[in-house]
Amino acid sequence: MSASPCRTGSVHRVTGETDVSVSIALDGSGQCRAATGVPFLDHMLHQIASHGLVDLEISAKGDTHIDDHHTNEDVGIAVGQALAQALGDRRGIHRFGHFVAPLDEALVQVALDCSGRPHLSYNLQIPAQKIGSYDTELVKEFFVAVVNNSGLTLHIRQLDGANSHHIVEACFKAFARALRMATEIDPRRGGEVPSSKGVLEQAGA
Ligand SMILES: [Mn+2]
Repeated sequence: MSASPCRTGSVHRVTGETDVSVSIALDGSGQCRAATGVPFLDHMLHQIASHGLVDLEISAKGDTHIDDHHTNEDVGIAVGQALAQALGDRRGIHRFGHFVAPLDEALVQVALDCSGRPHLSYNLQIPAQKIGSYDTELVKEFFVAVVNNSGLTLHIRQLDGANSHHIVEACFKAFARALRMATEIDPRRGGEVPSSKGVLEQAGA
């Protein structure tokens, strides 16, 4: 799959539990419209757009009368699929990205590789069970869904932090900046695939 010239991806995914639409433009300016029915998740999606300088348009109608689990996971799946579409065969990108984001006392490190191989290492220790109405265990579920559907290798390390909102928001900010670094075009790469094997295939694609 080649990347579209404008490096965009668009997914509409409907299940018995949710109806999710995601559009992403990697070479954006940080525009974001997020209406998932899960306010804290919307706040985090804005971090990805704003600090990743990607444009995101995300809407979801889910069974949030049960809880936020299905909507959170399905938004993650659709974001991952849209990201994979936008990256295509991953030609010309930097491929690797990393960032350490402070937010007051919280400090979170993210390292990622657009390798095509899904992997998540995650060690956030979030003291509160909920932020607003959002279950904090859903943070990990969101990133599991993203990596499995985008072929990202993603390592998330909490280096410090006490406040749950700060820890999670620092995580999303670090993810955004690392993603920006990894997915931006490397002018020295000359449009080639950044792999000594010449191929970065998304596993399962
Ligand atoms: Mn915040």
